[in-house]
Amino acid sequence: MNIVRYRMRDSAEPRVGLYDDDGVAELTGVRSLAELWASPLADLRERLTGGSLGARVPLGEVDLLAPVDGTTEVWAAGVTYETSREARVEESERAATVYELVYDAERPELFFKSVPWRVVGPDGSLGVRADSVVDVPEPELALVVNRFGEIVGYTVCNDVSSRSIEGENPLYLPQAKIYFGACGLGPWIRPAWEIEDPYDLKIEMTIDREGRREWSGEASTARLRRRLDELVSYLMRGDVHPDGVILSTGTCLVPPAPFTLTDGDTVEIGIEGVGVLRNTVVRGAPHGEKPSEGDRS
Ligand code: DO4
Ligand code: MG
Repeated sequence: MNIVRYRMRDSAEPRVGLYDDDGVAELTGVRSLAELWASPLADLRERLTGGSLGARVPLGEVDLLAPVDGTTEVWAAGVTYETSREARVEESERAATVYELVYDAERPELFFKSVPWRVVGPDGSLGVRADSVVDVPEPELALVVNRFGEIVGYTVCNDVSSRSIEGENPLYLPQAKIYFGACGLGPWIRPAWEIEDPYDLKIEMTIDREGRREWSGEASTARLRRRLDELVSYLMRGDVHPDGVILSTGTCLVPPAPFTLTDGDTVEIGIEGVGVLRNTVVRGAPHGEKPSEGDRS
């Protein structure tokens, strides 16, 4: 079962539905994903497996949108794989110890990543900052967590980051990671009850440039240093997420320097059993007017 947020090509209204190879069927009576994440896991499962569906529409008549809405925030964990720790120690000579310390610390690194309107959906354009010189995609398994702190689903996150800005000083992390186009999410949400072992999922990333493969790599969630419920418990501790929350669990792949993303690149991230998220890259933010979801989704 793939839970999608989508729009009919002839309408501006976002809808929630179920997607398969034959098309998309609307979940009748569900106005937003956020509404689903306000239910306990057991109720959600009943609602989705027994819920009433609208007529199936062919895939060619819909655009998939980023699977996040309402006031559901996107958060992310950092330095949860050795690969990420090593890449960050290397790029930030003067502050290398903060990454070594957090990798082993009891409290994980968690940071705010995005509000829903800034999130880029399937086939939308990711952004790299015009004032950054080294930028990378970060392929990550993202958890969908309901308001009660239960993991109810999984999706794919691209935690796009400026290595040059973060490498200069870790206190620049928000500038390196939070800007329009820095968060890709999708293409859909797989319910938690359909993923047998989230600690054994292959993660693959390819980056194509001008028709050539520029970089590719693969890893596995088996290398994750922390437990998923441990990350969620720190996120929920002392905080509230009434519309649930998306928690990206950290990167296991970092293209090594001097690699940097370039305008026009295509980034594809596949997570076994979860889905494939494909996006293109645009350098610089669209200034002047508030971009509409259609520009980025
Ligand atoms: O410590 C900075 C962020 C790390 C991160 O985003 C990751 O490990 O995925
Ligand atoms: Mg990351």
